[in-house]
Amino acid sequence: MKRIVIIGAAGGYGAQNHSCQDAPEVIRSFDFLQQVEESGIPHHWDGIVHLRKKDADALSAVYELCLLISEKTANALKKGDFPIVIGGDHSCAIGTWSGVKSAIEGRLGLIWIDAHMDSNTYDTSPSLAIHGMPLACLLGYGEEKLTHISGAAPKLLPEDVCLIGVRSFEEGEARLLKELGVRIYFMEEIRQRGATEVMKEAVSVVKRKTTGFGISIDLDALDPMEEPGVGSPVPGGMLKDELSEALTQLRSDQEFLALEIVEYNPYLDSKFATAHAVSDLIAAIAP
Ligand SMILES: [Mn+2]
Repeated sequence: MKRIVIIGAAGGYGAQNHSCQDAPEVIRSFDFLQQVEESGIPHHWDGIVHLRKKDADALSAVYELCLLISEKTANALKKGDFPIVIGGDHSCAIGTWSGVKSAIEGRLGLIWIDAHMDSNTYDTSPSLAIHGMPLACLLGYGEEKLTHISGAAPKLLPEDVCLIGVRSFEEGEARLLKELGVRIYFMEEIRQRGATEVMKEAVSVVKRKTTGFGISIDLDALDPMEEPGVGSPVPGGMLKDELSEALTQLRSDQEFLALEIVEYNPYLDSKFATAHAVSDLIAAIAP
């Protein structure tokens, strides 16, 4: 196992409610890497990226933070480390994966685990919140400022991307992904086939024509009955053990380049249940 480098992304401007920006501090203060520690895998925090000016508009704030995060993930990969980004709202994904893409030769695959599609643009989003847009940006759609961070757009090709766990979406983003032919595993399919089998197939899709792949986990993919501490809860998600079990097949996969876990809302959590989920999901991929 490579050395794990944890990067906190204290961003909340991508959502209407900024609560997720406090997540990295809470998670860092929580003894969440105990299981990784016990397994003897080297790891360290590479700080928490904060916004320098607090009065920025959402687009400038997300841009500034994503630029800093992209530099951090790129540096970690160049050193041969395995970066884990802890959000923050999901807009940080634009930085995480732009950085990863800039550090590799060839195509990048990505598995997007989320209750939502996060594939709106300013033209299709009812809320205009940027945490509903990061996947569209990475596919080259939306604000040029965000699509071109750390290199040319697009960062991802549609055939190298899969979504898992979707159960809430808007018409415009669904149309875009359908036109592009992106593979979406809705919750119905996970209920029928099981998370492990779906993950296995998704991994084969994102590895097919790429140099390596990453996973972006929005904690709202999990069921809010079990994990209430998320930015935008939607009933009917996966259970933590179900997703953890599915992720164990990625252990020591040399093409698995980086992980991101986002949308932890410490103010909605109950007895640190969702913070524990962050820890368990990381332990699942780190033997
Ligand atoms: Mn999301």
